Amino acid sequence: MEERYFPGKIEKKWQDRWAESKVFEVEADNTKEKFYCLEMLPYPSGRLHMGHVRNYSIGDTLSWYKRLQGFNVLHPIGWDSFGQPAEQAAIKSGVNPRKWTEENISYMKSQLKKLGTSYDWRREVAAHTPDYYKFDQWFFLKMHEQGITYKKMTQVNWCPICQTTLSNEQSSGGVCWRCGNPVEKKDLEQWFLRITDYAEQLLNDMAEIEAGWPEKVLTMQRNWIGRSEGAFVDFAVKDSDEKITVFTTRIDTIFGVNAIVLAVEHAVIERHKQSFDDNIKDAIDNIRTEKMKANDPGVEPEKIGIAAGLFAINPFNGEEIPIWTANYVLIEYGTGAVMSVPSGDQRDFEFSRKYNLPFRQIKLNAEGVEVSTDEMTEADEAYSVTVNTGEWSGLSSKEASKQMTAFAESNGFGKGAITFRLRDWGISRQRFWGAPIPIINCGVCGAVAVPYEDLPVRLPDEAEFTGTGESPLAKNTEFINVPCPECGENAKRETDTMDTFVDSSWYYFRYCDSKNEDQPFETEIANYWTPVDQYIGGVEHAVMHLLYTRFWTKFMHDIGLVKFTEPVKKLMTQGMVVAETFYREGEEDGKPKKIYFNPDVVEVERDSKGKIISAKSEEDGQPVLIGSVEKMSKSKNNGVDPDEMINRYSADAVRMFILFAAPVENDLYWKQSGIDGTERFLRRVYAMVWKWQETVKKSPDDEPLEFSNEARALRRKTHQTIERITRNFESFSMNTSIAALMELSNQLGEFKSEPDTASASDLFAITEALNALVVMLTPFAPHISEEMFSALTGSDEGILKSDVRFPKYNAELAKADEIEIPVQINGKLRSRVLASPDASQEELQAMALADEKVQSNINGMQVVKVIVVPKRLVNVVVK
Ligand code: ANZ
Ligand code: ZN
Repeated sequence: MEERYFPGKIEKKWQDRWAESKVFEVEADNTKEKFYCLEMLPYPSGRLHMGHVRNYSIGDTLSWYKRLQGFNVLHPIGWDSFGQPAEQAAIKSGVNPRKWTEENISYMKSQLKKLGTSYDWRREVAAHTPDYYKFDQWFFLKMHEQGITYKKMTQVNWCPICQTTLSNEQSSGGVCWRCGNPVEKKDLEQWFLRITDYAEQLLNDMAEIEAGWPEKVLTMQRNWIGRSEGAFVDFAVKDSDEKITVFTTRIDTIFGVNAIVLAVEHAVIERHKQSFDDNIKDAIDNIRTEKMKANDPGVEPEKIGIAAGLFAINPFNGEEIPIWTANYVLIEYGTGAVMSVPSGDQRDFEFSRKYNLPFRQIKLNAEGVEVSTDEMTEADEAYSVTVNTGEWSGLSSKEASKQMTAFAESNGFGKGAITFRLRDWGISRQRFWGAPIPIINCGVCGAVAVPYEDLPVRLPDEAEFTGTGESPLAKNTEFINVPCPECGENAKRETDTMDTFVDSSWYYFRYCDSKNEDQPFETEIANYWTPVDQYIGGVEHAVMHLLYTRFWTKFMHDIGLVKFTEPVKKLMTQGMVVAETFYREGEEDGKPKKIYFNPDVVEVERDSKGKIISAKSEEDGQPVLIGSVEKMSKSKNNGVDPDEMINRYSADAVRMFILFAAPVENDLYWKQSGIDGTERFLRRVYAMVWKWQETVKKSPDDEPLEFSNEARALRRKTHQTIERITRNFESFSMNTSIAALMELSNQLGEFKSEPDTASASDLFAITEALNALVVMLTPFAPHISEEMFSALTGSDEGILKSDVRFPKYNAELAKADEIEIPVQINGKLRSRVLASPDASQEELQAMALADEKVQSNINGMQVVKVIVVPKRLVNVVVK
């Protein structure tokens, strides 16, 4: 150890040493308890951003902690390297997507290495390499055999800007998830995976992971799957032999139906379109275009519709009702047709009011009153008691539903049903930079699976990027033209590639056995490492990636690849790293007067969640306004560059600061001066170790019989810190752990003894504290900790090779110091309680009132007031 702390030198030294000694390389070993710590794999966009650094710092810290606890820790990384940006770069600037991707990977890998993250690099995988996507294709074939895949002509979501099809998830709210532009519809033949076969199981199995996943993620998945119990009911179309089947969750309201409303895409509309008047045709076209327009998620667009001039018959009462088509009925849900019940459904209510469609009351309100429909200002969606519903009047809504469903079933015009909002997963993409779908289309045999032994279906090295929307593979005759594997006739390869969410559905299983050439992984090895014990990533993956990977695992279970059905035991969704912009009050040339771009220049007061309450300029102390808070990003040029931070401070300081600055689940507001403080802390600890190293090395292990007060206090602090941090790791409170380490180091720093004169008891306490501090600091700042550990022990092997364990606390020693607090009743001393010197007013009051002597003295009198003077006195006033 050198006297001066040179982070650059130390960090390089330990990174090299870790690599040489292979400390992070692990193997499955049934004699050892495993821990699988996983961070969401990055897309190789070019450079790491602070969001990455946060993600990997959290995971790396946890991995170190688990290693120090003796676990066999799997901590791998890889690249989600297929996908849009590489292809966009190819379209825009003609670079080869493979070259672009691989250069990015190599740069980002060097960044990760500079950060000192403890990965087992031998297990690295990249989705765009043939030895990886070979198994995307392998899985496709397995699913094909099991009937999970199918091809169908569909209207797909199409982003005209990105020139690609999008899944429902990717076009949520009618906008493209990548570029935010409106999504259009287009007819294309597409491959689908039957994720809906697993809908029920995806819901039910949530019970298994409930304890380890954030509630908000589970709720989002539940809503996404959207299970509804209800019934299908057939309405005959008047003067025709057609019928319209609706899906309803409230068959009990069927006597209140005032219209049948169809999605514009509904088959009945399509069939009758030719005979419609021009004004109806125009209106339908208008609804169509309105539907395609962007609508903000969560905002309901204005309801528009048109009567089709057709009529339907209500099978329960024979009533003739008009058939309409409107934008608020979705073709993708239920049957694409609804029975409109304005008194019971708010959407139908708004629609009927707008178009003056009359309707009747079919339920009592919550008070048991039959409200006239004229008086209604909104629909009453509650379950209550039916009225005006023929022989089913006077029943509870639920009972009516039951009986009416049975009636419909026995008369052959309806059926109880469960529907799901979840749609099958469309995986076809008209793109080059993805895994080719292993299918050969033969004029004779149809869609033929590529034989397993012919995998991988390799992507050609070059392609023509036209940006027209057709897969660039479609232009590559060498790729396309192949003999049919079944009949040998000339046939053509499928030119679509797979959605990149296929790659990320199973990548962490591949880490377990990343070099396997015959299968995605060996079951025995995967059954040792997986399920993942802790997964860490962004909440934006709550429904797509995290639902797909649960589905994938269930499929893998069904074909015997793994023995469980839930892949991730615990999930942590970290907050974003955000940039803040500040303005002065007032405007200049129509623009905000002055912008402070980096909280550096302001003094900010925040609430507990990190939201700004007030801010002042550091220049002149004047208040400034918070302008915007946005995700740090390279394109917005509002970010802090990890490289620059590492060079200026150190990897240890960057990692530690990013964990210290906010609780891991919260958004993190970057504040430059914060990292200065973290760096100073590391220097202080380093200096302390420098000062004490020789003495500590010689310090005897035997525990002295007596301790000075100061030594006892230090030992207490040491054990309390161990206890706190151990507990914090269970709850992911990394920021408070760092605060605890800072407190311990402060107390050490204030210790009065000097190395050459320290008494045996002082020396023992200091040795214990320093050793514990260094080991506990390791997960957060591994490089400097290794350096200090080797100074304190004289061993150069490294912490892990020395089999050091995370310290254990002694509960007796950790016990808080207690002081006696007198308790008075109406000013007279009646008792004393023992409390910690830090006890709060509330705690002291509660302790005093719970005291036996105090209680017997109060003896039924009324407590008027309790006066608490912390550390000194409690006075209970009674009358
Ligand atoms: C009549 C009715 C009366 C309804 C009532 C509700 C309340 P969830 O619960 O989300 O599954 N619906 C059915 N298919 C639809 C579609 N393709 N587009 C828009 N809305 C559709 O919703 C089920 C209800 O949503 C169904 O029950 C139907 O309206 C409507 F007092 O039928 B209901
Ligand atoms: Zn054939």
